[in-house]
Amino acid sequence: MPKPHTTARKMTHSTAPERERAYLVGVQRTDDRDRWRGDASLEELSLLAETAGADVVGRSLQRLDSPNPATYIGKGKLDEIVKLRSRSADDGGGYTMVLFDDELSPSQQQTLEKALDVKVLDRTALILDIFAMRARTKEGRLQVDLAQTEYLLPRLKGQWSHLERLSGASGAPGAIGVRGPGETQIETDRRLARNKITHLKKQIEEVRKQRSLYRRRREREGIPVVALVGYTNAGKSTLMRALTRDTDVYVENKLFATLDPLTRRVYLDETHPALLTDTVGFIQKLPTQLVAAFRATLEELTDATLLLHVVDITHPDAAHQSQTVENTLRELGLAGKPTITVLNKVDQIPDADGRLPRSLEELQSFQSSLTENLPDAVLISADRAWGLDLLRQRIVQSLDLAAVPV
Ligand SMILES: Nc1nc2c(ncn2[C@@H]2O[C@H](COP(=O)(O)OP(=O)(O)OP(=O)(O)O)[C@@H](O)[C@H]2O)c(=O)[nH]1
Ligand SMILES: [Mg+2]
Repeated sequence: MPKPHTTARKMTHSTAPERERAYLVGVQRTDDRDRWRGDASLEELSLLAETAGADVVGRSLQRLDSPNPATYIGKGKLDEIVKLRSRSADDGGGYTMVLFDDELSPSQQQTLEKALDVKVLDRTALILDIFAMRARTKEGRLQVDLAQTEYLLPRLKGQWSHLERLSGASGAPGAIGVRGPGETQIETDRRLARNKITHLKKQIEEVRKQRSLYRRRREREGIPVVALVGYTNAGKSTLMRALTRDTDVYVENKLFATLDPLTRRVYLDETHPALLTDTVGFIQKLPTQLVAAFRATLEELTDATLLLHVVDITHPDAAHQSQTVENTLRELGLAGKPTITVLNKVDQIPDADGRLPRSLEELQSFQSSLTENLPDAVLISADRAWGLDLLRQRIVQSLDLAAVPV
């Protein structure tokens, strides 16, 4: 959701819903083996919150051996955050929701909501919300709907727990009245949710069959598929745009700008057509429900002859981000695919005096060691269309190699 312009916001103040004021909470594990720094993760949560249309008013990171099973953060920290709410907005107070940087268990969420007395959301729910907002195609919507329903199913209980407790107090097991109205409601809700899941899965299966028909047709045509993969906001869609010169490709400086895969035919040179596919970006702590729900879409990747792994080389966490992408690819069984690493946004790498390069050649004159550890990587600026000729050549080489009969 685009951020409303401040004046527009004022003008529509009386009718527009108030923007949520979000307070962010994360836990940094003391034994953090994968070195994902807690503050970087919170920073990402803040971008997610903004993308979802909330204003971030404050944040708190607690170092713990492991999250508290009951309240995720420690009791003292929780009290601190409760007190903060009555403080002034400048002081991080006045929040209308609290966002947690990990997936909370249903009972943690319930406990926290009670203690904080505001809406409590976790990273998973937030990502699901953004996906729901961004899904354009029927398939995308079905997949997000499935992921959301699966996320909600074990949490339905929370909403009705007060009724359930009442019914529990009303008699011995089996006695009349044990199944109070609340309990019935939970059961109904759960049954409806489960039915919905079954139904959605069937519909997704239909779409999947349709897709495999397209794929078979494509195979018959013998055009290789090149898929763009990478962390969210790395510049995949910008590269897709640059290579296809298609301005319909959606680019935005927000997380998960692209949700639905988009395929376009490109000519790499006179004799090499290819189908280029733009895909949903990956993110650290990607909800498992989403990976599962998007399997049908990500199957496009299974089909690809070649992957282009786009990395935003200017991001402070570039190394960690590309590790996350590689892990996700492994989870999807795609680790062995031929891959070209594409280091993007090199137009933003300053020289020693802080000046930005005016061309790729100029950049390479003062930054000769950028690909030292990745000799096969290709440097580009998708935005400025730098380095695309070499990239096309490298794609052709890889495709030719892949086409050699075994
Ligand atoms: N300076 C600079 N900015 C770039 C470059 N490539 C992309 N961007 C910007 O980075 C932001 C994200 O670009 P997208 O192409 O939407 O990124 P994406 O990987 O498709 O992101 P998702 O669809 O969210 O996964 C946009 O603001 C782009 O304008 C580049 O080479 N240089
Ligand atoms: Mg995109």
